[in-house]
Amino acid sequence: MPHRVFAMLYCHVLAAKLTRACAVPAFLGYAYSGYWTCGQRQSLLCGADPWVWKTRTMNIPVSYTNWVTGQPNCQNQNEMCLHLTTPTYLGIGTQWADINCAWLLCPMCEMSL
Ligand SMILES: [Ca+2]
Repeated sequence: MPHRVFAMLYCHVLAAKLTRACAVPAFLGYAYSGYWTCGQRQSLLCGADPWVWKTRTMNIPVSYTNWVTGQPNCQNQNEMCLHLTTPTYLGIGTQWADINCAWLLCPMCEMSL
């Protein structure tokens, strides 16, 4: 399981992109701590920094949300990346939470068919 930067590269090697999904499709199964998305704080700053979907070439504003209650909280002032939670994480469903980009999570890649 890679941290977020390598998750993006992993998807790129597969000719895919790190997901912009709002939930984890059940058919993927639920990795323990969740999955990486391409969501991040635009300037990698806490506070009012807007969330964007980061691609290799652009920042796309996040136009919908699916945050876990109490998230994003920028705990320890170093949670700049958006990940998809799973039912085994915090005992909740598949929603969003901000975490440190150095966490090791499975990438969830998506591609156009
Ligand atoms: Ca958090």
